[in-house]
Amino acid sequence: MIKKKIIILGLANSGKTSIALSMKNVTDLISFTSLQPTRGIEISEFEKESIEFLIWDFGGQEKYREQYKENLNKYISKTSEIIYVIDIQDENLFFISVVFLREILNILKTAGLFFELSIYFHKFDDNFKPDEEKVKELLKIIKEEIPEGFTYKIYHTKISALFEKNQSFYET
Ligand SMILES: Nc1nc2c(ncn2[C@@H]2O[C@H](COP(=O)(O)OP(=O)(O)OP(=O)(O)O)[C@@H](O)[C@H]2O)c(=O)[nH]1
Ligand SMILES: [Mg+2]
Repeated sequence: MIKKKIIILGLANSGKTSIALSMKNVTDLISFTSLQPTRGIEISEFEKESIEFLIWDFGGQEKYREQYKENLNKYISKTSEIIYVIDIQDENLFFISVVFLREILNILKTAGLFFELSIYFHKFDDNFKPDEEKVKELLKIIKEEIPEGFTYKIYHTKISALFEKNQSFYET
């Protein structure tokens, strides 16, 4: 069976564990509403379309982030995808978040490890009206801070998409 290890990084409260749950097709609301900050790295496994997924969810509190940087080369082994999550509703943390991303990528670059990143602008809820200037600024600092050699794609994501799907299921 094909194995795919995905690591999810970002600041605390950005929505990583919620995203991990939705990847696992968890749909009961309780799982989403009872989330606690992730302590350290939470590893989970599931199978989808004959692929064995391994999700490494890196709790984003500051006390853990330092430790990840020290051991990153070990954690990154056999990774096929890196997802970096930014809470698009928390403008005050944009810069800190991009700095953390840059630090991670610089460590990888030093080790000669290059990835294509998926950057999620998460909590992009339907009723959320982004400050266009702030988003432009975020895109600019991402471009400036990401070390050369890495490519990235940006996605607008939200957890409610999952429940909307269920909604239409009941409507039809
Ligand atoms: N509005 C909104 N809130 C969300 C969304 N996704 C997650 N949240 C909320 O954001 C909060 C943090 O979610 P988590 O998934 O626990 O965040 P995390 O990145 O895993 O946090 P740490 O484990 O501390 O690093 C929770 O209250 C979630 O319900 C979203 O798409 N929109
Ligand atoms: Mg978490």
